[in-house]
Amino acid sequence: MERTFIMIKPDAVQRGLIGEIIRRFEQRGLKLVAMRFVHVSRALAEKHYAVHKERPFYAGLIEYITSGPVVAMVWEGTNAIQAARNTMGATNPVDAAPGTIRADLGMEIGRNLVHGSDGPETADFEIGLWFGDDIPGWERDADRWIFE
Ligand code: D4T
Repeated sequence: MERTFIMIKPDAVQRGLIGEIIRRFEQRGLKLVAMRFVHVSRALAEKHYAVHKERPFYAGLIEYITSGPVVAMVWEGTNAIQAARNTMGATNPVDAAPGTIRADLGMEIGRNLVHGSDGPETADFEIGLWFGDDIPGWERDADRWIFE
């Protein structure tokens, strides 16, 4: 079992897409283990996006992610990181495959609706940053029908 950090970004919250986005992860079979509605401080945003500090889009990215509340979540499952990224689609919605969140609901890279960890180390870092290190697991009755 793997865990991944997923964030519903301010554009999706403002557009009333929280339920639609959660539905896609939940119906796929990923298991929700933590969720918070967060007014993101600049300090938290800067820590979260520290790897992009030198990139030209960094200032706009910090502005965007602190522009309104977000929904921060941790989802669990086999290969959860890759599964979630596939459900989200390519970073730029114009390149995302039809059926993915970004293709179905978005138009531009700077308004791409969701964030998901891109690897195990990033997932550990992001889960720790947003939730701390001891999120309890739980037994879901449907697990045996979703995971072998
Ligand atoms: P996130 O981190 O939001 O899930 O996106 P990705 O993992 O898919 O993409 P990323 O780390 O390369 O980019 C982080 C974040 O920056 C925005 N961005 C990115 C942007 O506004 N302009 C750009 O040119 C790039 C590359 C979108 C996602």
